[in-house]
Amino acid sequence: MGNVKKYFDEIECAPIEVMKWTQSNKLRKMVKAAYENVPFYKDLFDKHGVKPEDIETIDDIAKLPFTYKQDLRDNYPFGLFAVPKDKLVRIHASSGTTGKQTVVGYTQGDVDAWSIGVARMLTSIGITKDDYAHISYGYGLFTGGLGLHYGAEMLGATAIPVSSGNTQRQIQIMQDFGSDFLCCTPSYAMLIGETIKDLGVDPKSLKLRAGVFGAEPWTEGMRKQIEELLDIKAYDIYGLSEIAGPGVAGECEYQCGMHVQEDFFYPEIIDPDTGEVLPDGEYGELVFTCIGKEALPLVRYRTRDICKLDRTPCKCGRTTVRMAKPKGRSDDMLIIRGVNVFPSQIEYVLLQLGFSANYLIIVDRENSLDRMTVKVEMTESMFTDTVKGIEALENSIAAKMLSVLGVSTKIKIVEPKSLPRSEGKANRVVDNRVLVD
Ligand code: DLL
Repeated sequence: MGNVKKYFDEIECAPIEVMKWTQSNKLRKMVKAAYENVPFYKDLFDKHGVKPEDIETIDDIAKLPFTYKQDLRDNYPFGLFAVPKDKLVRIHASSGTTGKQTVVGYTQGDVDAWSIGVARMLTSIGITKDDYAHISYGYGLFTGGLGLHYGAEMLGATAIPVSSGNTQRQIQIMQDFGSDFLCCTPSYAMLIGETIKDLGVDPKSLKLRAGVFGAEPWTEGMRKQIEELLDIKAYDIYGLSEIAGPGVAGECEYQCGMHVQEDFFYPEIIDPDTGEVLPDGEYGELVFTCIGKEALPLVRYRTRDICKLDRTPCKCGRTTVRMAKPKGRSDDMLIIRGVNVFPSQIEYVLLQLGFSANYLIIVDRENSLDRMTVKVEMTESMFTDTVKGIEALENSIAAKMLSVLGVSTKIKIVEPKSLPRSEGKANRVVDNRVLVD
C-alpha cells in the first residue's frame, strides 16, 4: 500500500495562478466554439453585446449571459450541441419530473474529462485500483450509474454494475464479491442498511468500507444513520447531468466541503434575484460554466442549487475551491404561509430527535391557508402504543419544528416502514396546493 496515490492529477494541487491560467485558456476556446457553432449562443451573446474577443481571462466570465434549464428545453433535444453527430459518443438525459427532459451529449473528450473528475474524487477518499466499486445508482439515461462506472474504471478500480433495485440481491453481491465501496443515492443507502438489519446480517461482516452518495440533498444526521447502518464512512458527491453528471465535486477524506473539479466545471455563486456574483462564504445560487466541454458547452448555467464556496486551504493539500452541501434547490423550497422552508431543515429536526430520515411532507391549502403535515415513522426506541404517548411525541416534534422553521407543522406518527422507500432519488414532498390553485 506504500505507493497508494494521494492525488489523481497534479492540477488538483496547483497554485491559483496556474489554475486561473488553465481556466482562462479553456474559457476563451469554449466561448469561441459556442459562438461559432451554436446559433442559440450567437444570438444570446449578440443580444447582450458581448463578443468572444471580450473574454480574455476567467475573470471576464461575469460579462457573459446566463443559460437556464428552459433554454435546454426550448432547444430539445440536440439544439445546443456544438459538434456534429459523428463526434458524439454518448447521450444522457435529466431525471426531471416536470416538463421535457433535458438532453446532454458527450464527445470522447467529454466522457474522459467527466471520468477523470470521478476518479479524482474516488482517489481523494482513499479508493485505489485494488478496490471493487459496487455501483447501485441507476444505469440508463440517468448519469449516476455510468458516471461512477467510467470514473471507477478510469482509476483502475473494478466496477460492479449492479444498478438499483432488488435490494436483497445487492447484499448478496456485496457478501459474495467483497464490494469495497458502495455508490448510490443516500436514500437507497438507507434502504440497503435497513434491509441488512432486517436480514440479521452483521454490517461488520461485509468488506464495505466507504460509500459515495449524492444526487439528492441529505443532512449530516442522515450521514450518521447510514454510517451506523452500514458500518462505513459516507462521502458526499455532487453533480448534475447538464454539466456532466456525478463528480462535478466531491468530498475528500477531511469532509470540509466538496472539491470542485474547477478546471472542467467553473463555479460561481450569484444572487438569484439580481444575478450579481457573491463573495465566497455567502449562500446563493450555484452557477457552472463547462469550460473545456466540447459537445454541450453551457455558459453560466443556473443550477437552482443553493450553496456557498470556500477557498480557504484544505488539509488534504488540494487547492481547488470547495462547495458546501447544497441546502436544497430554490425550486424545492416550500413557501408555507410566507415562510421559506427547505425539506432539509425538516430532516435535520427529525434526525436530531432520533427519528429516521424516512418522512413525508404534505402541503395542503385549506380556506386559503397553507397547512404542512409531516408524516414520521415510529422508531423502536421510542415505541409507545398509547394514544396519549403518541400525541405527546407528536407535540414535542411539532414544538421543535416551530422553533427551527418558524412555522407551525402538524406531525403524524405512522407505523415503522410504512412510508415509501426509494431505490433512486427520494420524493419527500407532496404539494397538493398546485392542484387547488
Ligand atoms: O443527480 C448526478 C449525480 C448522480 C450526482 C450521482 C451525484 C451522484 P441530475 O439528475 O441532473 O444529476 O440532478 C442534479 O441533483 O442540481 C442537485 O439539486 C441534486 N444533487 C446532486 N448531487 C447532490 C448532492 C445527478 N450531493 C441535481 N447534494 C442537482 C445535494 C444534489 N443535492
